[in-house]
Amino acid sequence: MSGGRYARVVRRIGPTILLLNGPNLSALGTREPRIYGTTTLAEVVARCRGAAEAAGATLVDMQSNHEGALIDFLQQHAAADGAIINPGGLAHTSVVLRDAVAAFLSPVVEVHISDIAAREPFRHHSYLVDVTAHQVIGKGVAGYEEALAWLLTHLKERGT
Ligand code: CA2
Repeated sequence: MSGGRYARVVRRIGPTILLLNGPNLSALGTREPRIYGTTTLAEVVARCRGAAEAAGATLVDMQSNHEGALIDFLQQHAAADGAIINPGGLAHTSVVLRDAVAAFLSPVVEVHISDIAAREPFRHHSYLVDVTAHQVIGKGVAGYEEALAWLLTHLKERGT
């Protein structure tokens, strides 16, 4: 039955987006400003949370220096609608993080602040590249908000 005395109020609940940052990104904004800029990780997270909430989404963030903690977080939040991950140096080394991202059912966007293709050869390859839905690379910390915008548009197009 629709309408009438007992009509239910249907409230649409927006998507939940994970934001994961890997090893050493806790130091963002405090060292190596020529490569990574001067914005802190707390500022990045606040900007992304603001943009997510403005779009009716919820952002759940974490940073860890430990590979296993990133994997645990992905598994514990398997019901999330999407994820943004800057895996840090694990992008270039970690088969186990790749496996966890591949097993995550919702789309994942990989972010790198610096242009990894223009740096040392060992940074050129990411194990996540073919298990992520999209990559934002070399756009500075603005890349995180670009990744969020891409993900929200992608989810809307999919009807999530
Ligand atoms: O460009 C990126 O976002 C990286 O993921 C950052 C990693 C690096 O290993 C990747 O190749 C590319 C390094 C994260 C370290 O972050 C720091 C930030 C400020 C000061 C020191 C480290």
